[in-house]
Amino acid sequence: MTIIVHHLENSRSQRVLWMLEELGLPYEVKRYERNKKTMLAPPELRRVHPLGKSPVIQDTGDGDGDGDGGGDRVIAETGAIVEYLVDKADGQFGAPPKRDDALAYRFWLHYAEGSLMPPLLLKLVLGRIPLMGKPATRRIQPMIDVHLDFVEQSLADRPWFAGDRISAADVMMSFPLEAARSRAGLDKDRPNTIAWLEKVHARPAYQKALEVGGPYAYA
Ligand SMILES: N[C@@H](CCC(=O)N[C@@H](CS)C(=O)NCC(=O)O)C(=O)O
Repeated sequence: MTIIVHHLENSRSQRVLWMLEELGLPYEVKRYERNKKTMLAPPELRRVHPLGKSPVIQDTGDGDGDGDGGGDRVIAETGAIVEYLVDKADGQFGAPPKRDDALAYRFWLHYAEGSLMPPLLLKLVLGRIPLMGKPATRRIQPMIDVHLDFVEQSLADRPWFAGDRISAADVMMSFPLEAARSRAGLDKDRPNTIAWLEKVHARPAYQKALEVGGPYAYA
């Protein structure tokens, strides 16, 4: 009974390794390299899940005694995976008890992939198109700046995204903010966000996940 993380180098799935380290759940990593030209995931990942993306986890026999036979479960989509892991760890890193903090938790959990990642990805993809790509990215940057200012303000009055305690919302927000620092102008002019990132990177569980995951260009 273990969790297998299908982990693509330099990718969002680094968050899942970090989360598992924080929760102390046993897991194994199956590493995949990107295609050097296209940067896409290798076709083997499609054999694990039809979308062929990472992260994907396989829970080989859940042993939760719910009578479902404890068979393999394959779960894709980072947000769904971290919520699954929170459940599995009896609520650790889950929603805080106070109503407003719980709402913030839910908000950031969805915001990371639903709102913040799309313009960051657009900038990355456009930037790779010869000639027209670079000028097009200049139109995306103001959209990203609105998000980064919003994040910066939100971290002015709380140490973690959902209040006083670190949670899965922080885990979800780590990848987009790392990506923003590497390619979308997040720097010391947004000190709350940079301090938050440094706090994340200093955590022993985060460091352990880096050792386990292999190449990761964003930490
Ligand atoms: N919203 C999805 C996005 C998954 C995704 O696009 N993963 C990227 C890694 S950062 C990937 O697998 N890219 C390789 C490819 O598309 O072939 C999630 O958070 O799991």
